[in-house]
Amino acid sequence: MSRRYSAFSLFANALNYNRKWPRVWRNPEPKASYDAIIVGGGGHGLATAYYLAKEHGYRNIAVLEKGWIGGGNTGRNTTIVRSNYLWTEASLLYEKSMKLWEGLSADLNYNVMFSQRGVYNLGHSLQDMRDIERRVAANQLNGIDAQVVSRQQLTKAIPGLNTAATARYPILGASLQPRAGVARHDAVAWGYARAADALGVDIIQQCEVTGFDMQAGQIRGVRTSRGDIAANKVAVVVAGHASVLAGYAGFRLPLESHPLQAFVSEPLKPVLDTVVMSNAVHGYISQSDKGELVVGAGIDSYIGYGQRGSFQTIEHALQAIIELFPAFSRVRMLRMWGGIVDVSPDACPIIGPTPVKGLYFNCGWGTGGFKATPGSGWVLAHTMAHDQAHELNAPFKLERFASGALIDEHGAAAVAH
Ligand code: FAD
Ligand code: PYC
Repeated sequence: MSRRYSAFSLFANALNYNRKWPRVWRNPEPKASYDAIIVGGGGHGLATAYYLAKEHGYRNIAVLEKGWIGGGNTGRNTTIVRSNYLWTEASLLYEKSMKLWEGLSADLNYNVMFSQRGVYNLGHSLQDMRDIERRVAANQLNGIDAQVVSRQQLTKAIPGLNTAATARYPILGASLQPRAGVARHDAVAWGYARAADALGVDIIQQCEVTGFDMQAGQIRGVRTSRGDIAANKVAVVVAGHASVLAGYAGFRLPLESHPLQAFVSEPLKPVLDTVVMSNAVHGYISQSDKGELVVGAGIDSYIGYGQRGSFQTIEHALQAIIELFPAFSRVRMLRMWGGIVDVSPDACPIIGPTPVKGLYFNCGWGTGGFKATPGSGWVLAHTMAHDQAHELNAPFKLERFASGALIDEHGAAAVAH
């Protein structure tokens, strides 16, 4: 359909407050039953629905979101995408996601603004550098791009980074993943939503799941703020609220829900064309396409569901950034916010079946699940369709906390826990 835009149509649209704009996805009423229900309309839930429809031919699917899609951690994160995890199980899962990111805008026909500008993880001590060398070697063995970078190379590559030997925590070097970068988080939610909707997925917002219908150990449906809905397959993808929903189903998860904060500055001209993270001083920074410096912290140490954190964490993170980039002390901060992240004991996700047949959970991504959005949806869709884990998510079952087969990724998580 051809459209004519003019100064007048812009004016008319402003006055009618976008009432004539076409919907990008439908706003359906919930049906009485679906073949599969996804609880949680964040990036992971929407991606799960999309791949379930696209790769496995499901058409009768609903995504139930208690607020608005992308209003949880998906719209609150600092958008770092990388796959440089230590252990083979984790690196293969995150690398699957990275490969999907590399074709995502074309696949969804929606620009998710994936920018592979590289991510540096700084080392400030000999032990940091030993860990970096070990992780880079492990990544290379798994076919993942990774390099050890010297202090001299950092000085050249990142103007403004304080690489002086006199710094409180001198920078000795870093790891670099050149294919890593950032993406536009809202666009990821919107792109998956539009593509899933086009395949017939019902995206139902303002619909909170308040309980489950279970008979003889099998899931039969969900109770919601808009009535009961039947389904023999239900996936719960609610990040920081996973423990609450597990409670409705009668089991416990080894998760703690913590606030994680981030902040942005006033917009600046381009000053930083990469992503810099330091676990030792507890801060990381990039610059958004709007020009804002995007700064993040370690988690707030207490447990809670309020989407806000403490002032001392903000102060600590900003001190870290000023230590790394002294010139940024003159930049004014614009706003801050928090999300609730679901941290597991080994800093790895839980993806797969639960003690209730037909009920699947995908949670425990903690501070690092945005990068995993495509891969997480892809493996969960496979698991639901086949009622069996894909080999990429088989190591991430809930049982590992009983068997002891943990996958310790605290080091690669790169955000202080
Ligand atoms: P969410 O986007 O939180 O979606 C879950 C949805 O479930 C929410 O929309 C919620 O409203 C809904 N829900 C909850 N309960 C119910 C219910 N009862 N019924 C219906 N719906 C319900 N990761 C990275 O990889 N890189 C980063 O740079 C990064 N930075 C981060 C910075 C911050 C400040 C935060 C908070 C997180 C960061 N993360 C990062 C982590 C990342 O944001 C999350 O791991 C990821 O977004 C989780 O996606 P999700 O779709 O599972 O969760
Ligand atoms: O996992 O890369 C990450 C990350 C960065 C900020 C928060 N998480």
